[in-house]
Amino acid sequence: MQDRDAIVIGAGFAGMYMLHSLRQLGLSVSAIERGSGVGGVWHWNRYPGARCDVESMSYSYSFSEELEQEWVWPHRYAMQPDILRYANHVADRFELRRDIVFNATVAKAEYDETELRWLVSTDAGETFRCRYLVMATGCLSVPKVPDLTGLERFRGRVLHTADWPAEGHDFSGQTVGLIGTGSSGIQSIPIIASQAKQLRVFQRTANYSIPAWNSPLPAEQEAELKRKYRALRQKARESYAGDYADEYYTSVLDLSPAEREVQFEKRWREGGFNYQYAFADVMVDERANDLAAEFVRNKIRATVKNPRVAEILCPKDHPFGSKRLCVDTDYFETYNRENVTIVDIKVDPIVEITESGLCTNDGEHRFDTLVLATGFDAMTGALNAIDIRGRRGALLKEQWRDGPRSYLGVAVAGFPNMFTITGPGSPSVLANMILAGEQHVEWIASFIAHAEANGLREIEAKSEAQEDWARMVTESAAKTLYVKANSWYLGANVPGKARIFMPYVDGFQVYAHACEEVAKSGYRGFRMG
Ligand code: NA7
Repeated sequence: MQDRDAIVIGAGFAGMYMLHSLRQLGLSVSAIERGSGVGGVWHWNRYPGARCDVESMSYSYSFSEELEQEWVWPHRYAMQPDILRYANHVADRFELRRDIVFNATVAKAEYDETELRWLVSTDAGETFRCRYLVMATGCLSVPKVPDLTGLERFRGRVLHTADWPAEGHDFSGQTVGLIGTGSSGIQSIPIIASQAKQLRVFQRTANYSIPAWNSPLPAEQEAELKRKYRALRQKARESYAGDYADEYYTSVLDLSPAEREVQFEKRWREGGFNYQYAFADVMVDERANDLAAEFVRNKIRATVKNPRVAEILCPKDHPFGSKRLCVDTDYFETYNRENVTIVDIKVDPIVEITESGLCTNDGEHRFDTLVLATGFDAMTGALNAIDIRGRRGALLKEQWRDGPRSYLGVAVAGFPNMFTITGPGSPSVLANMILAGEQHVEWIASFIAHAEANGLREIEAKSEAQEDWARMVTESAAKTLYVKANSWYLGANVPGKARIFMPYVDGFQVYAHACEEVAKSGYRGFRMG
């Protein structure tokens, strides 16, 4: 049994910064990481075309001015290898590795109410005892393998985008089947199509995607951004999405039809999330949303030469942005290639996987390799995968059976001295995840410093505060169009998972302010002793 002041589970971007921050407080800390290296989601998601949807100058740590000035991002939107290189650079620069246990999966974390300690054990039998437990387990870290009849029979290779082999995969000369057209599918399809002999995409839901317009980041632009970095970071902290792009200029419905087209086109040209967050009413008013959606559909129709294929690719069954918006490079253009075909499996469903491909109602499709771009058990998957037991042995997974409940998305009643970074009930996946992680890390570190300075031995969310928070999160989401899709935000992609909107929807800046107020009030809503 190894004793520490704190254990951090996970060494992705949030876990690394948490480890660093707790060490700065003078605590003894270890981070326990399942992977063989740092980087979390960027360690595992090595599929071809994997790239961040938030601009790199924004999707990077802001806590160290030296770090942000010295690091050079080669592209506007960083590719996965560059992000992983950055994560490794941070681990080296702040000498984090000496306190990270790699290749270790936490199986159990149990609170000892007599000793006021968490007992943490890995599946290899290593055990730790600590006063503070921080879950930096990520929102998108448990890949979801679909329940497809016969999957085990397939004789070719099956690859999941979220668990891609480190050595890569050569698609040359291969016929490939790919299931899933969320961000991972949409990013990887153009690259796989350019390598493979034949690619057949099996689409269940057509998705909205905006071009990234990715390009090398010119040195002058980088220098200019770096000169203004403090102001940009501040702007990001005061924004809805935790990004420094301009938001909420206009209400779509206040614009004339001609002006609307100009604005949509401008935002389309800027690319990515600029299109979603530029308009105040897109996510709350169906008429505004329909207009934004139709503009995207018309872009798809203008891009894809075969009108039948274009209609398959046009999303029509959910509001724009209600499923995570995708950001692409040549996605729709890829369907103009001769070696790419699409099957609409809502019309022609998959019946079973066979030894050499799969059967839909209409017939057999044969391929050498099957790519599953089928997403994650999001937000709660990694927490529920651990046997986490709080007071009186209560199991977190059990407590969350009807959906996760937390206070501020950071603490759970009945689980003292435990914190969840970007947990359900916080902005998390609706914000720039690095900034969302930083804000949580800083808030948690301050709270722990407060506990240490005041000799507090237990800090725990009160259940009344938790209930009020959970109700507010659900009610806020219900006022938006986010709840009108079968998305992973709602757990709808995992059969049997409780349907509850998990992220905090009122905006990063509003949320961060609420957290500050709680701290200033002497941690209202927490029981401390
Ligand atoms: P997503 O966004 O959850 O996408 C998964 C895709 O896989 C989506 O198109 C699903 O269709 C499809 N899917 C899932 N299960 C099945 C089955 N059983 N049959 C057919 N199709 C299926 O995951 P991603 O990895 O692309 O992206 C996750 C996040 O990573 C992304 O939002 C960014 O934040 C980065 P559905 O829409 O459920 O009908």
